[in-house]
Amino acid sequence: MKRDRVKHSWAEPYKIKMVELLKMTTQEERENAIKEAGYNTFLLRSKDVYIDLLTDSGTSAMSDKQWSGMMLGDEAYAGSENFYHFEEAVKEYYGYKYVIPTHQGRGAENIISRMLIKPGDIIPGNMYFTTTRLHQELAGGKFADVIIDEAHDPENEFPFKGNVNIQKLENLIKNTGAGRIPYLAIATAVNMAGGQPISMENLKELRYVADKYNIRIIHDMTRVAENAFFIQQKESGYSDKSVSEIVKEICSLTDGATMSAKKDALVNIGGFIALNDYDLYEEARNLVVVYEGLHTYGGLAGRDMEAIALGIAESVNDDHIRARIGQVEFLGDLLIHAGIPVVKPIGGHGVFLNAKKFLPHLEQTVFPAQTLAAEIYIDSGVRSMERGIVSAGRNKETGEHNFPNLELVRLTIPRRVYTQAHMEVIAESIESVYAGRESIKGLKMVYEPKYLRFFQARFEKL
Ligand code: PM9
Repeated sequence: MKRDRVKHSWAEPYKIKMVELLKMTTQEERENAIKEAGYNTFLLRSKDVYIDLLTDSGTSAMSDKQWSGMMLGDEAYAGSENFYHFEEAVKEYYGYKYVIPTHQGRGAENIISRMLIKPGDIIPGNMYFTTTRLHQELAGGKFADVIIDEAHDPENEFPFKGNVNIQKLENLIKNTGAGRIPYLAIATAVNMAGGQPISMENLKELRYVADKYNIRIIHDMTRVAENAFFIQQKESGYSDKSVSEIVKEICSLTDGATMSAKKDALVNIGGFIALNDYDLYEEARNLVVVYEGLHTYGGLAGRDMEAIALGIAESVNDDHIRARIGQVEFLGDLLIHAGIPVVKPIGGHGVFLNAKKFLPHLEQTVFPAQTLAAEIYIDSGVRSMERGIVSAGRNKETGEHNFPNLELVRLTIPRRVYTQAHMEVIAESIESVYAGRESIKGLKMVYEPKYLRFFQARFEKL
């Protein structure tokens, strides 16, 4: 059989119509900029950044169709046409019955947490996410990690490191009592584990357990299409299914969802809550008026909802997702071949450097991942993000740092933004920092905000 060359390649299924010029800086300028930013890449000005791998959130390039959709914004306060397009897209591609827009993912998390969590409740999930856990805690709940142990080991190459340890979950339910568990918080493409997928088999087992104990599953579907691609590539029985079909099957195993449309759905702003239960929907629709806006705009402009509707359809296209994940894997492979310690397997939305192994001479208390992100920026102007002890925050009860096993720097790849040559420059820069790693010293934290400290904390060089 002749190999289909086009289908085999991860080459981008689009061409470039407009470009944004980047500024090249000198090392001296970058040293000054990161010092002024308190060695926190979140506090850099984007004009001082060459290749921006801080996040894949809201940083995607929209298509010409999405931009033209923006021109059809119906900016009515209530009942905007764009809301109905957006609602149709969510129903068609994800299959949930009811949807309420929110300004972004955490807006949806706030409402779900307020609505479902009572003080003292436990919320089991497949690894914490920063904003999700904070909203659970603010509502009086406590997150319990029931992800498989492999997820906490950067070297373990198990293909579905987003899976839940079903035994751990059942033990927790029995010890806590199902009545104290408002829902299972299940993410697809688990961010903090390195963008690692959950398998369909595990999701089916979760559905079985949830039904047995009469507990809901709330799906963090921020990167569901990326997860679906891994299922198509790696799980038996799915190679002939489209990403779109797999996405719908994943959603069908859950009762509701929170979404940050800024990732998978290829837009710069937006999110939503999706639910199958009418009574819950009614309550959420009422709460959204308090925190986000009327239930037909939820903090978004009409044009934003139109862009989401079109972005959802583009995001589940097989060619799109193969190129998106192909590019991330390309960078991952360059780094692996250069002997750089990274989280394996390479995940969906970025390559995660293992800072504990990159800088083994630094204790976790001097913030190795924070330090490494600053050093990479100084080397080349590539902006990355800490995903380690700073992101993990403090234990709510003891006030001590949480010490996560994973001390990572995330090189997050925005969708449809950078080229293969950019990936090569990034890899060269990481290699150069790796070559000089022994002379790198850690940081001390000199300012620590109360909530989500990684966004605004400031550091000084030791
Ligand atoms: N994720 C990210 O860069 C942006 C902010 S945190 C640095 O990875 C999941 C799985 C996310 C996520 C955001 C949110 C919150 C919820 N769940 O940022 O509020 O990755 O739209 O979404 C970020 P919003």
